[in-house]
Amino acid sequence: MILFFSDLHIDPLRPDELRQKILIRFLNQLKGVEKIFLVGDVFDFWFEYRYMVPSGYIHILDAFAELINRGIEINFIKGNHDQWAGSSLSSTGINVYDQKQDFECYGIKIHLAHGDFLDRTVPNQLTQFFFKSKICRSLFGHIPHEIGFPIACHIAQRNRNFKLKNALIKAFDEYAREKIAHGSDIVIMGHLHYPIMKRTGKGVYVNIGDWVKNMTYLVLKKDELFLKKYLDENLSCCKIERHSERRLVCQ
Ligand SMILES: [Mn+2]
Repeated sequence: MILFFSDLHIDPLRPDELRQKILIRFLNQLKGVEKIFLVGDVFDFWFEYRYMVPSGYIHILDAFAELINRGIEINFIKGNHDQWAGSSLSSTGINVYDQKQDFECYGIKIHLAHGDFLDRTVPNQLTQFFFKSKICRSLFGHIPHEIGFPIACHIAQRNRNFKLKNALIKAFDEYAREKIAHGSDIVIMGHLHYPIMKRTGKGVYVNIGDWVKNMTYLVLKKDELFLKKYLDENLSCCKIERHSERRLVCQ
């Protein structure tokens, strides 16, 4: 069994927040899981300080370390909030990948992308420019962490409550359709904070939702894919039928 999460938005300034405690308890109690994919925005804001890790991330990093110790592989695709993740995060044993990646699980071709790069609005373009700039990254590193880190977290918290526009939902649909047309069976994305599972061409497009308002996650078994809500029934599921030509059927 493979689990997928996105947009956990762990807030290091509020490590006692109930939704975060619930997530950590949930991770600690997982059974029968082989791999976990984290599809971006796991951390509300991530910066790799040279000699420290923000104390508000200790509980979640500890939960991930425990899973890795139990032999569960954790793969992390960067989102817009944590695109500065790098060697210090990967030193915990988490496999860190850039924004788009292809994987194969149980013989199923899966394309994973957080999806923020499809957001062409001015605020997102400015954020992208800031995060891609090596100068900005280096300058941020020179701001004392007691000042820079909480300010960045407050900005990150404001940015995560963006208003979802239809144009962005459509851009995600089109991206998934194109990836499926080029051979992916399942396209799994995040960023929208809005759970979606739908048949697209010969495959399935899933948006995982988030662990802020929806508490949703995705489960892949050999023959089934479930979009689930924590402590609730399946939001939607699809059967993976293996005939001469693979068909994914949403129910
Ligand atoms: Mn995002």
